[in-house]
This record gives sequence, structure tokens and C-alpha cells, in this order.
Amino acid sequence: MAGPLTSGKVSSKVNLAKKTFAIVVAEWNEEITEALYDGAVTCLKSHGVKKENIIRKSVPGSFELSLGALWLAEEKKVDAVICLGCVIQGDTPHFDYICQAVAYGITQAGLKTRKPVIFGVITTLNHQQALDRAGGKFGNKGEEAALTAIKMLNF
Ligand code: RBF
Repeated sequence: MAGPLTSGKVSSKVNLAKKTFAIVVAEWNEEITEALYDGAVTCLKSHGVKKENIIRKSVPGSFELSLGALWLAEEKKVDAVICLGCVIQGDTPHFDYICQAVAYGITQAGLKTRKPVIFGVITTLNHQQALDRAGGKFGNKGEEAALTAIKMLNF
């Protein structure tokens, strides 16, 4: 079984106590996205990020993550944005449209603002696969997203 791609701790050259992170959380599949959020916050704090320097905002669904991320990334005080969502395949093609749109939109938010905007969106065929990636047997993708933000600030 493959383990999480990135987890645990990294050593940071930049002083993370002085960095501000914004986390955008989609409300759809909130049992999953809240677990991703917990993983992200735990990871940031364990790397020395201050509680008061973690901003949390919610959006209705993953489709709205892009605009939420862009608004936050445009704020001067925000150093990196982490987008958390969970899109589960349904019986309609909505899945593909949402996944494609959110991947493109999150990329654009990063390129436009020249700040790390991290794709922490789980896209799965079913609920169990999502659970497995939100603190289950494949780790926590929220934690991985936070670690990725830290790594990009160290680029
Ligand atoms: N948002 C998610 O974050 N995850 C989903 O699995 C999800 N499934 C959706 C399925 C359908 C049929 C529709 C219409 C929306 C879904 N959304 C989902 C919500 C979407 O991201 C967005 O909030 C709404 O389409 C409003 O723009």
C-alpha cells in the first residue's frame, strides 16, 4: 500500500512564526473537509506557525475555492493559501467539471498573485476513499497540503 506522499516534519529556513497562512475550506462533504482542516492546522502549528497567523474561511463547495483563494492571496498579509475540498464522484458528469474547474482556478490564483496557493482537494470515487485520505490509512491530505505550503515558502 502506498503511504502518504509527504508527511511529518520539514526543516524550514524561513521563520514560520512570521508567516501568515489562509486556509479555505469547502463545506461540501464537511466531515472530510473538517478532518483535512484539522490535519493542516496541526501540521502548521507543529512547524511553529502561530495560531493567530492562521486565517480560516469557508466556501460552499469546492468550485468556490478558487475565488476564495484568490481573494485571500490578494491580501498583503497572507503569505500562502491552502485550499481544502472533497469532490466525490456522482452519477453525473458534474465531478469532472468541478475537478477541472477547481484545479485550473487554484492554479490561476497562485500564478496571478505570485503566492503559493495549494491544491488540497481530494477527488475520489466514493466516501471510503475520501475517509482513507482524511486521516485514514493513506494519511491526511490536509497535512500534506500544509507541508507543501511550507515547502513552497522555502523555495
Ligand atoms: N462540491 C464539492 O465540494 N464536492 C462535491 O462532491 C460536490 N458535488 C456536487 C454535485 C453536484 C451535482 C453539484 C451541482 C454541485 C456539487 N458540488 C460539490 C458543489 C459545487 O462545488 C459548487 O458549490 C456548486 O456547484 C455551486 O457553484
